[in-house]
Amino acid sequence: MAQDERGVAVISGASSGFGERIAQVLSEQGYLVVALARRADRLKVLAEQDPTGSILPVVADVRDREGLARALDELPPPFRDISVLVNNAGLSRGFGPLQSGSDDAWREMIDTNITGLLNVSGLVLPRLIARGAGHVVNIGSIAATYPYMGGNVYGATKAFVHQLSLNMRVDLEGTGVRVSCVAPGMARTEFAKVRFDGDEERADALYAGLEPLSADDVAETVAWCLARPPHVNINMIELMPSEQHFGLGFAGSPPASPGAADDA
Ligand code: NDP
Ligand code: 8X3
Repeated sequence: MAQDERGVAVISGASSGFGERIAQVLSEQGYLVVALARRADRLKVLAEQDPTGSILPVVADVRDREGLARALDELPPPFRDISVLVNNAGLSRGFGPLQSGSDDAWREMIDTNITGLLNVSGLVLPRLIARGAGHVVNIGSIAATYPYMGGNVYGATKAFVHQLSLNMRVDLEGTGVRVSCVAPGMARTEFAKVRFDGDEERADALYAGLEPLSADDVAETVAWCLARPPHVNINMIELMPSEQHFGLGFAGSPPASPGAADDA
């Protein structure tokens, strides 16, 4: 298949984890890819190492709507025909109870996972609608559906993503634009390191004793949703490590500790 036959996939949070792997898988499948994130160095390596040469790094912060608008307006011609949006950029900060949480951490999660997703969607959806065909894949989380200690604001931001995905479907009825939500469980990416403010030891401990999902597992699921025929809309897919029960932790062991009471 010629490289641009499938159109252009915009992937937010493409500098690591799921987003990076989704960019690689979709470029292998013939998409031109707009890889969006804040870390220019990581995006540069992703683009340089892509064997198809079809990944364009775009440095932007999803919280900055004006900067995003400028970046999307300035896309070079081959990358303007957007057919897919993967709303993947997101993070969690802290693991403590709500009552000892930090306003800064809450704000960062809400601004990124909710407002950021809305910013990108608001800018890209008109292009998909004008095209008469397209697909939005929102990355949710099992944390949206199953509560766990310390999951509070993060889980709630992902519950927003799940509900918005269903409402997007309703609003987009008749436009030819499909909407899917992919909700993974524990996966080994940079997610836990970010959650624990760079503490790799604590991040690694979270995965001890079970085989977590890989970025590849999630990227393959996203690609599968996109590859369904046009009359099929996958609304929601949940995937978890086989050994993960419904929350953080795993069968046969106590749930992961939420940490010190002041660790939000
Ligand atoms: P990573 O930390 O590896 O990746 C997060 C990505 O989001 C990075 O590319 C980061 O790029 C980007 N990002 C964060 N903030 C912003 C911002 N303000 N503007 C632009 N990009 C941003 O984690 P994952 O790959 O695991 O996470 C991807 C998504 O999957 C998130 O939405 C997360 O909530 C969700 N998820 C993760 C699970 C897991 O267990 N790993 C399970 C379920 C869902 P940069 O810092 O360069 O901007
Ligand atoms: C992240 C999945 O289980 O670590 O969204 O909360 S989990």
